[in-house]
Amino acid sequence: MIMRRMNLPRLPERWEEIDFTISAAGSGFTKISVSGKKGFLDGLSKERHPNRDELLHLLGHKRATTGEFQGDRVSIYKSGDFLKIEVEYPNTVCLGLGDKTGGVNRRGRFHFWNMDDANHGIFSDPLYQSHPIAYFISEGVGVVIVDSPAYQYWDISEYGAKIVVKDLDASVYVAEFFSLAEAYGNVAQFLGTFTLPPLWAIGYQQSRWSYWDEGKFRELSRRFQEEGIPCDVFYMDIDYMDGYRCFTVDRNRFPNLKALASEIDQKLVAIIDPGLKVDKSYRLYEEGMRQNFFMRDISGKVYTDRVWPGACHFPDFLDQGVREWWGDQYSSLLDMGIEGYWNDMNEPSTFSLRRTFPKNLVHIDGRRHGDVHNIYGLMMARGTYEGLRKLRPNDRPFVLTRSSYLGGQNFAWMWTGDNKSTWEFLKLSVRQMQSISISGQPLCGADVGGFSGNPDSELMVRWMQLGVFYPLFRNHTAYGTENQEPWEFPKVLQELRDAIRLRYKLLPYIYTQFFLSSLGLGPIIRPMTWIDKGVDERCMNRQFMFGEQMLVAPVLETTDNMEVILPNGIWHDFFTGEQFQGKITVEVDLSTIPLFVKSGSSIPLAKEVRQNAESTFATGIEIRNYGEDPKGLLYRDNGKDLTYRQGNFELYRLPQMECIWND
Ligand code: MIG
Repeated sequence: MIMRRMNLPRLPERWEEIDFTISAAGSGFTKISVSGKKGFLDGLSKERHPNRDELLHLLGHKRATTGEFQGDRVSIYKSGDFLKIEVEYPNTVCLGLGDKTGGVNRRGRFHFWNMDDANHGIFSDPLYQSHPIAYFISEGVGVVIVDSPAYQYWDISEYGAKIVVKDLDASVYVAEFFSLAEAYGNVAQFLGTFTLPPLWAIGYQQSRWSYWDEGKFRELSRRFQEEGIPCDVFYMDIDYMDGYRCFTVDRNRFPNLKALASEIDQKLVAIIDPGLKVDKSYRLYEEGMRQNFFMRDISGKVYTDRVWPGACHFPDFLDQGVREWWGDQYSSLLDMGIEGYWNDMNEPSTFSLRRTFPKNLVHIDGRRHGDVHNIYGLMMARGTYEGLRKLRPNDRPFVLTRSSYLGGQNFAWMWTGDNKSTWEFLKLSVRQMQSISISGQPLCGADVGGFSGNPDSELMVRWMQLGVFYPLFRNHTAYGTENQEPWEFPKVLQELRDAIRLRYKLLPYIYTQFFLSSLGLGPIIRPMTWIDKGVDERCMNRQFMFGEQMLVAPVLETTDNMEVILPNGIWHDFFTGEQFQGKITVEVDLSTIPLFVKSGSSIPLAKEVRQNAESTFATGIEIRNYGEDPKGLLYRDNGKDLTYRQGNFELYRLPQMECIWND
């Protein structure tokens, strides 16, 4: 049923075992290949912090040991144009696979075929992104990555995985490590990490489909100020454009964006979709046609499908020339003061019954779309990222993408698309954030409050209190839903305000975690297995580590008390400092945010909370210590440009504020 609906291929039944070649691939990985051809990851330019090795040494981290690989764990079979990879990794827990639904511990069958399943439920598969990577945890940790942008099918059990790929050129990467932290460090090195985001991207973000005109943004900005709620970002959804033509602005409703951008405390982020309107008087359509930049069908005709603007053609983002052209288009929006960009609909999603491109469309280099489908969205995000780097060579880009693939973090943040305003989706996001993060993409979030539907006050509060700990903290809602800004929930406005202000209070700690994550030291959100192998599965699906030193146990249902299971050692309530250990019961009211700090931690906080991240940071640092012999770190830089890559930042050891890096 699902197979038919999503147009996924039928898998062969008879297989023939075949030989493969192995070679060292770096970061401890062994590459297994049948055809010997280069794969997507071979050609990827990977982001790495330039001072990584020096910093790891300074922070007392041993250089990652090299992974091991036992060749007899892998067998490869062939049938027609399918490969089957059988990997034997007996495991108690399997992590990864990106934005899939299900439990954090991966069991069962999964499909990789990027898809906008706009009305998806909490069991749907596939969704928007493909991260074919898994960690098999037993005594050690075995990592398997299958690099192929074609269709993939994974069946995971306690014995390992059976993987079918519709691609004889797929590369398989395998390595075994001692611990999850070591495995992740090598994965981060292997897939690339991320350019540090601008500080403002870490603040609270307000969105809806759509804020209608400049006046609305002025009103929002004023209201956030009046309510004493900090906010860093406003989103411009599709209606800001002139007839949904990409890179245009409706001048009647947005006559002077530049003035708006300079007046408000917030940054503007605008949406850009892939489809370009078929319209002879539209410059981009005309340029794309003239330069042969669009996807074509097998007969050579430019492919047309309907999206928001009506009939559209679609740039072939796999082509570097197309990406450069696309990247250059951001220039006029940047000049208008729009600093961040949101790439949507790039699975790609279309309004046809199939909902995406036919598999037999032809790319500029001759490849069939079906063979490369899962990288289309990432390549669009890459064009955006590289364009921004070129146009504003000193600035840190902010790009948010809905579709992506392994390594997407090198170019963009991601979010989990069209969720629903239900408790089930609230819970799902806890699992998704962990899985996406461990797959190498720490820059993730889910729409706070839910996209479709209307949350009641209680659900909104719980979602906001969880969103405080999403790396991407964005409240967003669909067209036609009720307003979802904090003051729309007057009964719980104080709780919503407190949650958002907590995010800002925590900013110095959070920003430091982003820095550590950019070194590959761990994602920002981590499954509890990271520090406690014996963790119970139900607990892993509900609680998570937030950086090195914190544990979050969000309230995920209506209750006045809840059970929290703390990992080994002593933990403190973040707010009161009270000590706890093991399994505890927490009394809960609407204002409760169960947040715990590992004993022996020194946590940097903002002295005061102001209207946005920059002004909050500027108030200075307050240090809070928990337990005996507290230790911690504080990272600081200008939050804006790329000079940190030349060492222009400060690093302090807490609690003494001993400066260990200052350039
Ligand atoms: O067909 O731009 O997931 O966040 O508000 C829907 C309108 C298109 C889907 C995105 C959503 C966005 C919406 N988009």
